[in-house]
Amino acid sequence: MKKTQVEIEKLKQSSKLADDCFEYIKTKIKVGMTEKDVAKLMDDYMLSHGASEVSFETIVGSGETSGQIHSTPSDRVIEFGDVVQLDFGCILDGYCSDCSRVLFMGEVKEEYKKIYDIVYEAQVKGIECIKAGMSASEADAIVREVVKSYGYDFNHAVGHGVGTKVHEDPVVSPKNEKDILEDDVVFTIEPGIYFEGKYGIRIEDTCVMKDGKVEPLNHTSKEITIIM
Ligand SMILES: [Mn+2]
Repeated sequence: MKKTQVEIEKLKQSSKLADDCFEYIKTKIKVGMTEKDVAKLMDDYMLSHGASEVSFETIVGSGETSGQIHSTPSDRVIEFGDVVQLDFGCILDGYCSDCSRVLFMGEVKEEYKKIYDIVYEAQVKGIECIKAGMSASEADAIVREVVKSYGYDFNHAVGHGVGTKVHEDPVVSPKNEKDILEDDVVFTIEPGIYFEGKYGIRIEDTCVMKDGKVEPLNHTSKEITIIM
């Protein structure tokens, strides 16, 4: 599971391209575009900036589609007031990136803000409190307990390893007591809260364990972002 310093550097570069893609799409996404339009812009950006391929089919979930954990970009037209869930990454120099961010179109409803703040708190808690030497299940619990403390939960692992494949060991899940998060292990932290048929919110960074602490490889903003 441990990566070499050369591999970690490549993962950083791949994550940087994902970050840049998010900055780009913030300037391009508009009410009236379809999910497919947005996914194509993101894919084209990553592919034209050195990526050999996308890490997985880019997720653009808007409105009720964002309530599915893994949606496929559809012809749904993005509307004013929508939550837009983006989950994306690319393969750069053989190494994958994986990042999730949320955009709010025109405004952020109180309910969305409340849920966003919980997911954000859980994700940041993971970065701050997961330490080297913890098991994957302990790491999962640190993040999940924040979400649970507000009366919610989510039906997927808190994270997974990332390398030449976008899903590698360790699975950061409640069941994985065996794998230990040591220095140089690269994994995601990606809590979410989903309301099927309504909306969902997930925030994800790919991270590396370094000097005993979690260091995110994604640096693009996780603050609430309203597209005007
Ligand atoms: Mn992921």
